[in-house]
Amino acid sequence: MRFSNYFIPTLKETPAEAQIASHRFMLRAGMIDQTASGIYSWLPMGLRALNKVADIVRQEQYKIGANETLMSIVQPVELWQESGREQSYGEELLRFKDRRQRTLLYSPTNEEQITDIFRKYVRSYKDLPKNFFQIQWKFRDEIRPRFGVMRGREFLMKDGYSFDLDVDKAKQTYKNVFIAYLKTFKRMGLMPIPVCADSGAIGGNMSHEFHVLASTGESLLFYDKKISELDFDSQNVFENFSELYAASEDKHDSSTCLASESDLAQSRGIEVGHIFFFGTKYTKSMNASVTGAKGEQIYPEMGSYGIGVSRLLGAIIEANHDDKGIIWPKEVAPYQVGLINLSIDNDKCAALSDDIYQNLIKRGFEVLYDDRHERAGIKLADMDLIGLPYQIIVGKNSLTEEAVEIKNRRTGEISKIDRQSVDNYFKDALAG
Ligand code: 5CA
Repeated sequence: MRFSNYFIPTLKETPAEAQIASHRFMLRAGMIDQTASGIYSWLPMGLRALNKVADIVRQEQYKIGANETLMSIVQPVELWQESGREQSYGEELLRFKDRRQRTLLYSPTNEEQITDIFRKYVRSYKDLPKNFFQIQWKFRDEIRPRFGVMRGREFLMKDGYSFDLDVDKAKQTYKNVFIAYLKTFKRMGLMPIPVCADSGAIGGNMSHEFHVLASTGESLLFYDKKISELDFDSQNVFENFSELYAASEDKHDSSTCLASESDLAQSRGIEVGHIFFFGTKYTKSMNASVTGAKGEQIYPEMGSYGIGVSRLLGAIIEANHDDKGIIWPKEVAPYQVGLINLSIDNDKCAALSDDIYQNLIKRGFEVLYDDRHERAGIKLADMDLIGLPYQIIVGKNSLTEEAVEIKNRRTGEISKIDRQSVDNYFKDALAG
């Protein structure tokens, strides 16, 4: 993508309303635009990063055999009357009336809707287990939306729902999702800390929250430092995690804490995922049963599994930035490489930059090419703010030295690379 074609309204000034780094940088890097309190539009650069994050979430769901669906955003209120949540969910549930005076709601979560779909089509024990997910916008009329996409009113969630024949099978599904979540967050360059949690308005009897450590997080966590040494690929990762202590502030009790004093760490965290096992709460209240092998009626055991996809963008930036801007982990960077031509009026520099750009995109790299007629200082500052993992800097020196500078955004390290070797350099640097 050529910068001159791109819609990326970067800001020099820090917007007054942004209190935390991720919110500041998302606004300054032209990723999002605030429509109303807690409601944002995603501009091209933000949308690319959001899609990268969503793709990783999606791939890990496919790996555990979950069925991707896309449920309607609007639901009839009757579904929520059946489950009893119309009353209990409270003011966060946005209701409105259509022209026939029927009450509709904008989905804050979809347990009722998936249970309704399930009961319409699934009749026999032979059709179980089933695991569904979607990546869909939600609306919750949060009392205090804040920190940009971190606590929005409209936000993108991966919500998943599983149906199993008995409690043991349902707990195995829960475990599979738990492990998939660890892999998902790790692939984004994040170190997740799972903690036991209340299941709140969702209701149920087993629940974990997944937190990413960040000083601006809303929760205070107490956890065993050994968590960060666990092998995520081990067969027993769920059991290994379960043996180590982790609790949020409201649950922490120093008298029952299993971690030794020297192993106990304390840090703030951002909740990026939350999973629940709640048994037959919805299948019973909504009469979603299947017929068993002996003709008996079975109410499937359910779990639901959320990831805050749009919130993850905030969490990733909180964990990866410096005073100049964002430092994208390569797996979720909107582009992998930023190419800057510092001498736009020099024909040879322009030709060299064009050549590098064409060559890299031909080889499948994602490149943002700053070909604007702007001062060098502005271009360099904008590229640092946007925070792509690598920058190729072309200037007059590149012509005499036959080499370009490649800057690693995270380390600041600059290497001089022969023009012919640029694509090989990235093949290595961006591998894995
Ligand atoms: N039905 C379940 C799971 S499918 C559910 O709704 N769980 S939740 O309420 O915990 O939300 C799942 C995830 O969505 C949270 O872990 C959080 O990362 C994200 N989330 C929740 N509320 C917001 C919000 N207001 N803004 C941004 N992300 C949010």
